Amino acid sequence: MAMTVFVTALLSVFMGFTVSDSNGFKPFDCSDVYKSGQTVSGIYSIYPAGDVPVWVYCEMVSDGKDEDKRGWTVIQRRMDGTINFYQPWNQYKRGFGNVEGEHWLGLENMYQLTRKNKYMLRVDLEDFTGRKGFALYSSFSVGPEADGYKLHVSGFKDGGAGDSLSNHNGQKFTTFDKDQDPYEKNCAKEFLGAFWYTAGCHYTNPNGMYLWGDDNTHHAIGDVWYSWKNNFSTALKSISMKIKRVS
Ligand SMILES: [Ca+2]
Repeated sequence: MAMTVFVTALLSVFMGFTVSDSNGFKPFDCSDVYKSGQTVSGIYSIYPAGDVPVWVYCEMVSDGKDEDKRGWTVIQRRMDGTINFYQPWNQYKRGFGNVEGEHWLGLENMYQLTRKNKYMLRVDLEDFTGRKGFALYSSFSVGPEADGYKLHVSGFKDGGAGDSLSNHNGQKFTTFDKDQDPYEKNCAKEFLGAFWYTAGCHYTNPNGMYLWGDDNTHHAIGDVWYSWKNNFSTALKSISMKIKRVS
């Protein structure tokens, strides 16, 4: 197991691309990586906060025809259940997982990315029958840690999955060891995830348990998106959240 982790870590470094050159060009996000001429999706280093590189997955293709829609910075991804997302505050703050697979970019990185420029958010969803949907939000940002890494999201456009995120707008981030949600108990503990939970906890739980499809053994603990399936028991095969700078 330790060897697997080691090899995976080596691979992610080996497979990554560093765009910064001798002129000192340091891409701020995947929009910059794309504009620098990189058109292949993959792992790149970006510099959202000074000289410290952050390895991210850049998605360079989209189903849109507009080339300007390329260059998405992936901030969250579930796809195969290999990573445990029931993690404490410090992990959600710093980020965890494998950038080439399941991972969370980290709240501090999200804050640094979105504090100065305007970003849109796209959430891609796939169920276990292969059906796909998405949701677009024209505005997305995460506030500073001092304010609980509050979520700011608005401007929903439907991609067939409906809107399960707008209701989370304005909420602070909660993990099992840091309750910042307005619910009487800790929503992360109740629904085995970590998120910008609401007074009623959630309409979507993208960092919840990976459940391999329909499972209502425990109510709403899976990585569900309520408005797509009209239930809290259809856990999804894949969920990914990605942001792109709006010029
Ligand atoms: Ca609470």
